[in-house]
Amino acid sequence: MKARVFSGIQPTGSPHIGNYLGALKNWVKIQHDYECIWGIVDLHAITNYQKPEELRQQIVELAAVLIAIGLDPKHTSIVAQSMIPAHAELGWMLTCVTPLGWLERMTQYKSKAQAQEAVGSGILQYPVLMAADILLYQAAIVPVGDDQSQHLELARDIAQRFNSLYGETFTMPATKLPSVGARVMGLDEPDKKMSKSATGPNHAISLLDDPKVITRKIMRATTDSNPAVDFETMGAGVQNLLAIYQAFTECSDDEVRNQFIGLRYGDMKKKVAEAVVAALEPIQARYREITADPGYLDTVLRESAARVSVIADDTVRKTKKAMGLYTK
Ligand code: AQP
Repeated sequence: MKARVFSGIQPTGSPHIGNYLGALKNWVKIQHDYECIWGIVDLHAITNYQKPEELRQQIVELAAVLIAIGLDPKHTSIVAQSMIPAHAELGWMLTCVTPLGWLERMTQYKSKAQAQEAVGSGILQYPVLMAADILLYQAAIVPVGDDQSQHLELARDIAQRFNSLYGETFTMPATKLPSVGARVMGLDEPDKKMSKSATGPNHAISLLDDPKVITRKIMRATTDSNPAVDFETMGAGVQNLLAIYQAFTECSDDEVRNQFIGLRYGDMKKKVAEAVVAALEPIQARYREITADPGYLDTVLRESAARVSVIADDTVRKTKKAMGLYTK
């Protein structure tokens, strides 16, 4: 039997190359090696206010992007989290075994809470819901970008605490990080991770950006005062661009070094932009084909939900039974 994999992405805006290189590209690579469930985690998205009509649209668009990058819905499940009530149900049961201090220590909570005047309690609970997403499917492996490592550690702590309080119920999930692209940084601010919610016009490259826009954003990316690539002294901006190039082209460290050493920044950026455009063009063409038939996406989401609900309902039943709640 294949080991089960779960991972999710929020429909909070257009997915960017950080999401792709940190997580989604890996999802495509491993989809035939494991039994995979990919979540469009819309219940996570509403921890921040989302305009309802935009959120609905973004869920469907994200499903189309996931298929366009190469996920095969015949072999893997692409699920909208809110279609499966068991996520929220298990989330509540796990909330009750999670000490408040564990959640207050999460760095993502601290930075998001600092940035907001009125902090919704959903932002604090977010990692418990994420633990529920993973444990619900008894996932053995969770491929994510480096920014989610701390949340994965927490999911393991929650599972362990539940298992020791109520008996063996959950599989212990392992984190799987990509070897390159685990943390793609903002093009304008190379000390901050590329993020959907950042507002700078040149911060992120969307997977659906027009080739001209991609090139413009890369040509304007922040570098440093060196005139050309020097591997000993290069700053975070140049490192980030070369890491993006390497992750898209899958070149070795030596190949990157040989291709870029001494190259002037303008030429280096052109080469990086060409590689990104070449990788994204086929994805964008496929996206246009898929979105021409919205009925198809609805079918994919419904069929996936029906398939995974069997696993999810079984875990909720086991969890309720372990806790002494009433089950038939
Ligand atoms: N910059 C990044 N580099 C590498 N991996 C990244 N991921 C996100 N940003 C980067 C990975 O993408 C997957 C899905 O991300 P998500 O949308 O669920 O979570 P997020 O971290 O909240 O994404 P954003 O873009 O940063 O959104 P906002 O701005 O809303 O917070 C995850 O596996 C994540 O590791």
